Amino acid sequence: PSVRRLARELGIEVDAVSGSGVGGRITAEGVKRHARELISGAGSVPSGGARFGATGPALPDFSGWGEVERRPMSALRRATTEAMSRAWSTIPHVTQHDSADVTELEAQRRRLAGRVEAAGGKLTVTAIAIKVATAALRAFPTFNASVDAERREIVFKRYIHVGVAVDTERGLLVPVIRDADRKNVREIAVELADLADRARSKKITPDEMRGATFTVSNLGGLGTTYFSPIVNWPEVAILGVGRAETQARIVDDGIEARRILPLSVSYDHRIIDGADAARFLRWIAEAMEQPLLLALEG
Ligand code: CAO
Repeated sequence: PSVRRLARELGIEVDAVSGSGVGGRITAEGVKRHARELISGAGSVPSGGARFGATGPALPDFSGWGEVERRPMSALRRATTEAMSRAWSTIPHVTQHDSADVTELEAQRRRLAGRVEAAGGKLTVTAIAIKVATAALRAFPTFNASVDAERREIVFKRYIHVGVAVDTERGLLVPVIRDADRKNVREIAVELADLADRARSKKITPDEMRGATFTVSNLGGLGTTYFSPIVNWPEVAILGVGRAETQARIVDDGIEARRILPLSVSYDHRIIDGADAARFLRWIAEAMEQPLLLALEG
């Protein structure tokens, strides 16, 4: 019971802790170790990285204005506050927006959906956006890099691991699709379904949330349009995808109903210039507008 209580206080699911005691029993030390791993794993914070002060100025006494209630943050919420504060105060952020006419892509997505479902995945905008992003990252390697400010170097990674923002009951988790550039859309869709499922059922491991080189965040399922995602440090860019909507557009002097996908990219302005970000995002938009382009140039 005392170990269960400790787990509850730390916001840890006791079933997720591996039993390291006699006969595979879960110990207090095991719970604490799991909490530490979760904190260093969430938000792709590298293990062994220095903790980042996420406190701010002292709060006023709210009770002077009305009743308040205080609740402890869960381990995940604490990790998220640290990761966000670190990213926001380390990276000079800029966000740019663009949109893609995905009318053709949507028609193909519907036609081919069954093939992916048969393999256990769902052919969604997220899976396609991940694939397109990997091709864009190959064309624009700076977006797949990190900044070593101390040594004044840019670290280019020769691998492409894409983190995917997953909205769970506990909060935001970012599982990673490794070597996403070497996987086809179907493989990505199947892996994404599995990772998102396990993130939501608390079965994801900290290791599966580390090592991303770029992140995709699709809020489109929730109905939002353009937004300004925070770069997942030590990455240097993140793609935000909004909800595709049918809009009236002028095509060849006539008005047509077209499916328009809002796209946003936030980036680290220390190593990425605005013009490069505009080219990068346009590249992604064009690849989504003309799916064959990926096979042609991706
Ligand atoms: N435009 C239009 N429709 C979209 C869409 C988009 N951009 N993205 C998803 N949808 C639709 C899907 O087609 C699906 O519709 P149907 O049920 O009719 O098929 C529905 O919305 C739900 O999609 P989904 O969530 O099941 O699947 P997904 O692969 O698109 O997304 C995941 C997976 C894990 C990215 C998503 O569930 C999620 O958690 N998103 C939130 C991410 C988040 O919190 N980001 C903010 C982090 S801070 O930057």
